[in-house]
Amino acid sequence: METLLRIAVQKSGRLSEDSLKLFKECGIKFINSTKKLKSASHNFPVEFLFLRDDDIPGYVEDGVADLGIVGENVSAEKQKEVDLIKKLGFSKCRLSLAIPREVEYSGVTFFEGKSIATSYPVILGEYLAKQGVTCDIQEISGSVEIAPGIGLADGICDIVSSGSTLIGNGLKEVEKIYKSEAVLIGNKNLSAEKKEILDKLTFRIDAVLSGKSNKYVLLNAPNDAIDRIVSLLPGMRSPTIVPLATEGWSSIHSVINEDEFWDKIEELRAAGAEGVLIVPIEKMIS
Ligand code: PRT
Ligand code: ZN
Repeated sequence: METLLRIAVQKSGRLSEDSLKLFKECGIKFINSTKKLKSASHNFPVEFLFLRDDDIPGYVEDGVADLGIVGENVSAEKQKEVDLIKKLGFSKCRLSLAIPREVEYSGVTFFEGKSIATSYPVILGEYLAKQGVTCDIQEISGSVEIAPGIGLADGICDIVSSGSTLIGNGLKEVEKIYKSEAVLIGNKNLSAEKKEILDKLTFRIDAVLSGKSNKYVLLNAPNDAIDRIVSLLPGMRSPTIVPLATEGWSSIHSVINEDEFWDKIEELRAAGAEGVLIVPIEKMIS
């Protein structure tokens, strides 16, 4: 029988769409019906299991699934023995402490002897221990943000993304305690055959992720500006230079990382670049 990697993804929630999109961008074809529990690909040796995110780290530890995609927050909270294979760059959020807007905040010692409601007692407990603060942690499973309003706790520790849920509930964010994004986790004892499939998969994921974080840049420059411009451009190996039909001019092509993108564009223009075109990269293999 053919070896398959079983990958657990969230059935429906904030991670589902981006997780499945990533596999599609990796060229893996499968039928995705939210009504089904699992779905095998017909062009890559993987099978997807659609589960609640909270169950994924445990299933990966037990080997029911070989890989899984979850928020780092869930992986850390569940404390399962799994490998963190790769950060995936989507579903970014943070875990924060928040208190009622009108209450004065003096620093983390504010929480000494107070009560905090959260669905993340492990991550919160570790943070408080590091800060040397002792609190009463009230574990609740949902609607954490209403806890202070109904007198259940002095503050909360919950996931924040835009911050509008906190504001809507009369709360203010006072400490950011943990940063999270979607991660690919894996079972610690994969067979050699499964590891081989995993290598092929991570090769494709890397190509997709680096494509997303880089842009292809084409620009025109007078030949006497080429040296200056080339010194500003990294390129995959080095920039491509092609003569233009106009005498004394060239077109220069390169790849720029999105983190330094706008700064580089300014520097390139100052160095004499004109007619700059920025093109998205679908996949990038270094
Ligand atoms: O049903 P299942 O158990 O599978 O899903 P779930 O309801 O437990 O999880 P889900 O789908 O809500 O979130 C999955 C993962 O997405 C989380 O574990 C995080 O890693 C990540 N993520 C990213 C978020 C958010 N952003 C987010 N904003 N998870 C939850 N929220 C909630 C948060 O709990 C709060 O209620 O959104 C609210 C805050 O959002 P803002 O934008 O108002 O600040
Ligand atoms: Zn969940």
